[in-house]
Order: sequence, then C-alpha cells, then structure tokens
Amino acid sequence: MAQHILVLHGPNLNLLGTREPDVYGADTLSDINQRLLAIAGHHGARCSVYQSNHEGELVDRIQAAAQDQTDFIIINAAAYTHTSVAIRDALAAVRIPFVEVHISNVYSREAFRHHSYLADLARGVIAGLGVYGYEAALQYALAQRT
Ligand code: CA2
Repeated sequence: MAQHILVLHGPNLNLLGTREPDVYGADTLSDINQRLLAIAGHHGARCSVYQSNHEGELVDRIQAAAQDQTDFIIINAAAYTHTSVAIRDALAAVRIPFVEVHISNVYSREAFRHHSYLADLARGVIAGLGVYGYEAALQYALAQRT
C-alpha cells in the first residue's frame, strides 16, 4: 500500500503569507500544501494536510491518524509546541513517527520558544529553514519507505 503522510499545521498558520512576512515568509499555507501534495504525488505517496487553531481538533486528527493508515506525521504545532501536553500525549499514544517543523529559528527568538513538548519524541526537529523545512521533512518521510 502507498505510504500515507499527514502534515499538521497548528494555530495561526492559516495566516501565512498575509502577515509578518519578515518572520514567516511570503508563501501562503495553500502554497505550502500544494507543493507538498505535488512532491508526495510525484513519489506515489498519499499526503493529507490539516490545519486547526484548536488544540483538541489537532489531538482528534492525530488520534484519527492511527485509524487511517498514516505512516508518518510532519507537524508544526506552532504555539502549541511550547504549551501542549495534550498534543504530546496524542503523538506518544499513536506511536507514529514524526518530524517537528518550525519555519522560524525558534532558538534565536524569545526564551519561551526554546522549549518544545514534542521534540524529544520526534525523529528530528527542523527550525529556521523557512517553509523549505516542510519539504525537507517530507523528503525524509519519503526516504523511510520500506
Ligand atoms: O516558526 C514556526 O513555525 C512557529 O511554529 C510559528 C508559531 C510560533 O508560535 C512558534 O514559536 C514557531 C506561530 C505561528 C503563527 O503564524 C503566523 C503566520 C503569519 C502571521 C502571523 C502568525
């Protein structure tokens, strides 16, 4: 069966391309998603994308991933990265390998962005490469196919 990759975007990432382009770049979330879907399709993989501003909805989508044959998760939990035990617990519960992505270099920003509730469970963390970080994570996920 084809590999199934889920890309999760957390709160406010629906605003990408409309505000703070100096921090987050000019691409919209739709631009990013379209590129990821095209790359995955080119490799014969299935890719789903999901954005929510609500913690519980992200938890629900992670739980659903355990039922829909998702093999790999790429997650930018945005601000929930730094606050959410619930998203951490959901990722730990489903035991699906994941990469954590941040568009900005969180380590060059405020101290409260330096801690992640997800990072120690992740296969890896990509931060500061702009929206290219999503594509790098996708290439990694595609390379995991057995
Ligand atoms: O750098 C990242 O990708 C972040 O996950 C983005 C989060 C921030 O809380 C994390 O510390 C780092 C914020 C996402 C907000 O997205 C916006 C996009 C455009 C305009 C305003 C906010």
